[in-house]
Amino acid sequence: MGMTSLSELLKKAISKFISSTSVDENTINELVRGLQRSLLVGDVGVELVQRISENVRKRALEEKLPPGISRKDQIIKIVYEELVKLLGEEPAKLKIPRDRRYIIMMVGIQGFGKTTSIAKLAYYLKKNDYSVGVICADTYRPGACDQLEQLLKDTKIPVYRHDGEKDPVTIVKAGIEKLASDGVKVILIDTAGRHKSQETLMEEVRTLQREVKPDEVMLVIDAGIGQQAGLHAKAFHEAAPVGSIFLTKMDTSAKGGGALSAIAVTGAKIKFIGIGERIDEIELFNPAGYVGRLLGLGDIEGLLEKFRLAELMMDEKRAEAFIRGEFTLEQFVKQLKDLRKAGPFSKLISKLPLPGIQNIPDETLRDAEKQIEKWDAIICSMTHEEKMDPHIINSSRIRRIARGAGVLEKDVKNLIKQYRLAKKFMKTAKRLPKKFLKTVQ
Ligand SMILES: Nc1nc2c(ncn2[C@@H]2O[C@H](COP(=O)(O)OP(=O)(O)OP(=O)(O)O)[C@@H](O)[C@H]2O)c(=O)[nH]1
Ligand SMILES: [Mg+2]
Repeated sequence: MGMTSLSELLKKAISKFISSTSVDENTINELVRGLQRSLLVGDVGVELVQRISENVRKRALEEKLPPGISRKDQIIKIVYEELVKLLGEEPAKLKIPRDRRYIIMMVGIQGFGKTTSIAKLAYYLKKNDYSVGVICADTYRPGACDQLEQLLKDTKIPVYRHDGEKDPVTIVKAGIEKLASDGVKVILIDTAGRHKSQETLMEEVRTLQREVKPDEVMLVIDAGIGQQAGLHAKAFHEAAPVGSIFLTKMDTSAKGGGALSAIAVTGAKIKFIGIGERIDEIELFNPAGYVGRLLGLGDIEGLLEKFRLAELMMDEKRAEAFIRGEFTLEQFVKQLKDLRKAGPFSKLISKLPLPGIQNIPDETLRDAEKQIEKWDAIICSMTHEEKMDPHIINSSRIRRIARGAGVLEKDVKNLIKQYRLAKKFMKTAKRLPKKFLKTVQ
């Protein structure tokens, strides 16, 4: 299998699904099979694959279609969401205490970017007001400590090195003592990636783990290595339980599926990604962006926004009544209030999956935008009958409602006027295609 087979297989399954002429149980099953194949190739455990694909299948067959959204978009979003869930949903958090000593040991195969990532992490922590220092415990690679010092030369971050000493445990113990006595709280340890053999490398990691007992073992993985990442992760995880993952070279090989495998094998989550060679090219990991790239979905944000808007219209009866201009004053205000949550009306209007709303006069929307809180209070001061039919509101009631809501009489009058206008415009709007109404039923 090629280096990026997981991502390539996933993209193939998705694009096949997108190009199918119709969406039915067969196409959904085929997509799920493609998803399973890709994940298995990526060394994601069978059980997890089963769970993800079952979730996708079930949701794809059962979930209601929001108005204005195609079945295909909906299913792609489901695949996307299930993969994001696997990676940890929320963007990663730093979770490094400030009030006590905290030791992070970086491990990983040679050339994956340990030394570079240590420098990045140290720099990142320093910028976030941690007192940080690093220990060079790589006694194999010639120039390893020089490289670390070079990377950190402008940062004033202390680098502990002990030239001539060959035992990494001795170096680390002395380094911790020295840095701690200088008041350093977070200590990062750079370990060797190159060794006589894989066995001696793992033996060294195991010994360091036993003797140093770091608070966190961070596994460094090159984003480009694909499914092999699972094997590396397994070997390191057995030597020193991996607590977090630093995924490097996302700038050059953003398509690698290795991360999924490493996560599946270790149960650890990705904390950071490297996005270049410079020490400031580090970011906390955001699962959503990663999966978007993995699936080759360019505009995932656009797709998600479409959903957010459509979901506002999920209440079918309300949506349908609104489109027909059959809404009470209360429903009118509630609808506008819900919309307001999604963003400024001026930005929303053209994108709303609700034909007809564009017919509401600008003035009404502008007023609603500014006054929605007031409008809400006004509604609360009305009787049930008045909310259902504002025609019955006379001038003395207007006065009382205004007082009850803490607004001016003209605000009450304006709301009633805007409501009437909106109703009129919705009713006279071009009759909606039956097809749309079907999608909301
Ligand atoms: N483009 C890019 N290059 C990176 C990134 N991280 C590391 N590199 C490069 O990868 C190469 C290897 O990085 P090192 O930090 O030396 O790797 P290492 O894991 O310490 O290697 P050993 O010390 O041999 O075990 C260097 O040329 C780095 O500049 C990254 O996020 N993006
Ligand atoms: Mg190194």
